[in-house]
Amino acid sequence: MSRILITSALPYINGIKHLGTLAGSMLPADVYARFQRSRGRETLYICATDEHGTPTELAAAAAGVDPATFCAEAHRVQHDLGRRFGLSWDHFGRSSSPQNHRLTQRFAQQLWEAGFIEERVTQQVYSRADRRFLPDRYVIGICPHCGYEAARGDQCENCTRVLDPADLLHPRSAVSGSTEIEIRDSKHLFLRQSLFSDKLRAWIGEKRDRWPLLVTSIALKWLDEGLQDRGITRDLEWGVPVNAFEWGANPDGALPDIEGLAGKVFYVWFDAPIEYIAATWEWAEAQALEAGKAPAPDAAWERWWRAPEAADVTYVEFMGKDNVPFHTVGFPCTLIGLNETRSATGAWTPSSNAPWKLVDELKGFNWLDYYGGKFSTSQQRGVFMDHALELLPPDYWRWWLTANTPETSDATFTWEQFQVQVNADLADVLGNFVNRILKFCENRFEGVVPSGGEDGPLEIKLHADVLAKLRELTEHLEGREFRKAAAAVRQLWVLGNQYLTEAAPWTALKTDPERAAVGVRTGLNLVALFARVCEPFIPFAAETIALSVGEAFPCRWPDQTGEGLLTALPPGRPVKAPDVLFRKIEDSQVAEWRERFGGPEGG
Ligand code: B3M
Ligand code: ZN
Repeated sequence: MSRILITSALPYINGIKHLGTLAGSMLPADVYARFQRSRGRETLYICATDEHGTPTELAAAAAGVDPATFCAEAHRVQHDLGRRFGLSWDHFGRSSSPQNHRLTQRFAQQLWEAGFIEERVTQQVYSRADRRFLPDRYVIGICPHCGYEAARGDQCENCTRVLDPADLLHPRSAVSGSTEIEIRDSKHLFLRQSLFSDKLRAWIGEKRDRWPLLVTSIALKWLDEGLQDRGITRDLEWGVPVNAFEWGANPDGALPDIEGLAGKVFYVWFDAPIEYIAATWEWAEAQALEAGKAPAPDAAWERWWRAPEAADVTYVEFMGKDNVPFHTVGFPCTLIGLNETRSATGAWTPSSNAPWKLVDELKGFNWLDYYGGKFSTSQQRGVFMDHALELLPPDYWRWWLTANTPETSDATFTWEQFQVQVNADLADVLGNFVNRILKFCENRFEGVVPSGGEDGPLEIKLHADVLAKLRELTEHLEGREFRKAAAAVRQLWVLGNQYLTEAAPWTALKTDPERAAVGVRTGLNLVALFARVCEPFIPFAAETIALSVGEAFPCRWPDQTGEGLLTALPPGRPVKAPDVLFRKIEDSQVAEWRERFGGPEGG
């Protein structure tokens, strides 16, 4: 059976994430990880804070602390919020970790020695007012492609084009707002991505039928536009230093100009994906420490990432659409460059090192909007993870965000739709079902799973309907179709309610106690089934539901053969109705929240 390696795009350290970020990478990755674990697969879900680059320096400066202090605290906050949302990371690492420093430098060194990195003198934006270079987000200006007014020097938020600060029209400093800007020479390392064009096209071509259209079309658009070599170093202080170790010579026998590169760091988008691997190393280290066997041998983390041990690993990445280019082009170039060498004639041959694993399945998401406009970290528009948890338990958010995953198109959050759907699905359908059958069992069957009676046509039909729906659900989750999966879960709950209404054990009790016993027993088994199938989506409620019928938690995913599907609970087992599972969201709450967070008129 294959092992499953899961990563979700690493949240930037520069602030608490809004629900859009949660919905478009971390949460679906978590649903998928929980599902795979409950199927009994060895699963590793890795995430981390993305800590380098200009956003961090800017945020730390705004907070009046140095970047290291800022990151340590911001990491703690994000880790804590993720855990409270039930994100079941096996490890939540930090891209500033010693492991990532080591790997990033080692990879760069190897790429240099293979001839995939070269030095170039580049023209960088320099601010006289700030007396420093202004890489990436330190420069703001007009996008040369779409005319967006507030484009940042690294990427246009509006058209998602990747930019160079020098491309921006009417540039100004993000530090001081100064337009006293000049262009100065600065030496940098470039990853020669253009050499990889055909190789990447062939690789993405192979994935065409497997990856969402959104993903392959973004990737191919990038290749069609002509792959540019990419500067992988920056004139910044905070990051992985470029010159901290011994470089070997490249195929031309050249050594890098260490002096010319002194004081520079690697570009955040070079080291951030490497942190997926480094965080796995951090995880292995933490495991070893816990077992009193530190340090961890390389094999402990390399078995997830390198051939031949990783041959049975399926690697699945989750991310928002703006991150797709870096994962279909940037990071694969790094890995292919480590795995293979290229001759002067363009022929590729495997390198002598054990190859690193490239992504197998890549799930990209559209945006979640807030009333049709952008969630915005800078403008604090929309709902952020910390505020969300102040208002309601995590399952409310998890459910709605998964049921409305921005998969085939952008999705919109409104308080009104959130209220309607959460009340209908969670309170009226699931909560009501669990409560109704368990209360009835307590009142009329002494709170134990009843014995006696035989399944009739109703139960036989229910079994067939439930099994068909369960198989559909399993297929959707395997295929990472989250909206469809949530819809299938909801339909299972509806089937349960329909059954109870038809079986009506409360009526049968008067005339046919055995029939009533069958109805209650089947209803209780449905409760157990619901706990299992909703665990990936709403794990907190799932635990309460599982415990109410004496089932173990975390749950096992139901068997696809239908064996024991509705007969798992042994007659005689005590059960107990839980407290109200889901309180309905009131109109008054919606009014208050819309006021607090901004509604349709919020701009
Ligand atoms: N931190 C961008 C983002 O949060 C970036 C992802 C890195 S994944 C290696 O959208
Ligand atoms: Zn643009």
